[in-house]
Amino acid sequence: MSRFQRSIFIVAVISSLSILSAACSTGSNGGSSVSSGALDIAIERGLSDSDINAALMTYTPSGQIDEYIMFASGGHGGQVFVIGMPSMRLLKTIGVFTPEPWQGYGYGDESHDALFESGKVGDNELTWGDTHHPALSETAGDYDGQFLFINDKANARVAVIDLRDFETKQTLKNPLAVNDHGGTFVTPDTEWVIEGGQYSAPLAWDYAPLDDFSTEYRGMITFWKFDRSAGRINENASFAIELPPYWQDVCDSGKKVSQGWVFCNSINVEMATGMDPDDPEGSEPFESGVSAGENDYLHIINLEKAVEVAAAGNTVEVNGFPMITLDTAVEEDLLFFTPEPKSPHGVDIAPGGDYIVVSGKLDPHVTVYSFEKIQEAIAAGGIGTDDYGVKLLDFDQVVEAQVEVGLGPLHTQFDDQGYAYTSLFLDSDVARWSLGDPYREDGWKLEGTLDIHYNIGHLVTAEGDTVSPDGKYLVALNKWSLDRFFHPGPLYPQNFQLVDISQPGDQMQLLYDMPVGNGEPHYAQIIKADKLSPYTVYPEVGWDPSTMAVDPDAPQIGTEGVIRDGDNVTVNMTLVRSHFTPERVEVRQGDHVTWNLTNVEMSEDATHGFAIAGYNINLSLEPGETATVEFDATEDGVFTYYCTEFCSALHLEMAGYFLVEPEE
Ligand code: K7E
Ligand code: CUA
Repeated sequence: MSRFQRSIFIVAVISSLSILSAACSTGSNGGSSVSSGALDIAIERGLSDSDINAALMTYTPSGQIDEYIMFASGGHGGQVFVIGMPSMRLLKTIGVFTPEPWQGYGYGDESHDALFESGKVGDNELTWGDTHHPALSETAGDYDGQFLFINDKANARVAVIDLRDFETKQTLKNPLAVNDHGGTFVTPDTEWVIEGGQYSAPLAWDYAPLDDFSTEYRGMITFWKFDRSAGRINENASFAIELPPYWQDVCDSGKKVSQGWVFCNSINVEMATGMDPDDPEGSEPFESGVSAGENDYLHIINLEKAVEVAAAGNTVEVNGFPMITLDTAVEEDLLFFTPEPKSPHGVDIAPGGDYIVVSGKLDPHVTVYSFEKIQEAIAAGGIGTDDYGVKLLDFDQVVEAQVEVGLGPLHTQFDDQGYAYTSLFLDSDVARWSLGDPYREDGWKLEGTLDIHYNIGHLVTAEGDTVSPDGKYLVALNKWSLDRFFHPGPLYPQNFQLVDISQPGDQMQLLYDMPVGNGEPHYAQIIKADKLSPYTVYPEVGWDPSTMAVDPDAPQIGTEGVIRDGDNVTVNMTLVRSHFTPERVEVRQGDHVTWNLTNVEMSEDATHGFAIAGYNINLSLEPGETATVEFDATEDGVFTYYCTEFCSALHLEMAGYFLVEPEE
């Protein structure tokens, strides 16, 4: 149905409803609720024709499941949000780098706590992260619904989330970099999880004065080897490439014709080092210093060849991690640069892998590079080198097109009609433009723009990073919300705006605003819901989510009890509606307590919580799950434990006493 036909349809529906309403009201003495017909509601609420259209396209009746699932980063909330589309209902917040009490994530369960250990810097414990780019696992360039990866920009970490139970299984700190940004992105079969850096620094968290910036500071890109059967990144098979200290920014993985190549942009080829307080006249702030030159460098990396070089052992060890040096990268022709316009941000590969789209924040164009032309320029040997000896490719030889889209272009996504969509931060618009051959005959031109509220960062289309995007919907991830919502104090929510992109040309319609009040989401990916097949309950009673297998030692009905061995006390507990077994646990102050718990229920949604007062312990035990919490009984007294999920009519009775007898 075209938009016009649809509008006619709506008018017809409303008319018929109002006729029906009038007919029913006659003679019924107004007793029935039919008097509030759809038209009356629309008039009373001041809804326009397009509002009604948007409502019909997004309203999802109770019990109906969304067509798409969006995984959005939670920014400095350190989490991932799971959102149903088109209803834009928040389904879950996955704890990743930040504790999440509802899931009991980071509040006692040993396996969860171990995830935070990986984030330690010396003795500094990190209890948060800044998640930026979620990446769904892919098979042959299409989302396969098995895993999700995400980076922590603040501390250069990557995490693996298993989509069987939507839980974080692994976090890894980058051994070279202090912070990252160009991650996570995956290669078309998820063999490699890409983590590029951001603000260059001496590698391996080392020290060097800023005067030594050009010689001692370095960028990097890390390729984490993903072991799909283990569901984990294999650190031992991973490696990094040393890069010049230009601040590398976002990356993307090649696909189809460009499979085996990786593209990253950079924003500080100027090698600005910021305002010098001792020499304010002779130095420049980053704000202008980083953008002083006309160009930065698109990094073109031959990953396939880099894998061979790393496998051949042509690496050095940095912080115990294999790294291909910049010199080796140059010698082996693994790395090439080509100019990109002023302070670029996004780099996005078209579905066929044939075009690489870069947006310069301070340039009103998107610049489209041809992979084929890049290959020709590489074969021709380039046109000189940068200061570090990296071969430069001539801009004019590798660019396919430049399309003027508007002010402040950042990120680009694609659909199934041969259109590309670029976020315009300064204009607060989404620009739709057409790709050229082989996508559209009349390509490389702006089709239209849509007002966005306000300051759009990333945007995302349904299955937009795959080799076959779905189109249909786009979500604008907006930094400011200004006048869109009730403002709960001076910290305003972010705003996700759902857009209908199913119609051609300049027709795009804003459908829905979703406030996000948990952190600044940077990027998201959207997958067809039917590609996901998460557990309803864990496969067997005694399932350990950290190993994704049954724990033979998990407490079961009949094996419960409290065992003392010197100062070590082991509690084996089961949970079932509506009681803990045992309901009394007595220890002595100073005892070391190992508390094993199993939820022995296998009914869907029959989750129990387990919280001990005063000990900062809170677990979530989903049906079949087993977990262990280990702690020292440092405080004496009578502590209650109880189930934190309202699981049954007698849920309040699901409680027990933990008595800690004082030391003599
Ligand atoms: Cu905020 Cu991709 Cu980290 Cu752009 S990034 S907005
Ligand atoms: Cu179990 Cu409440």
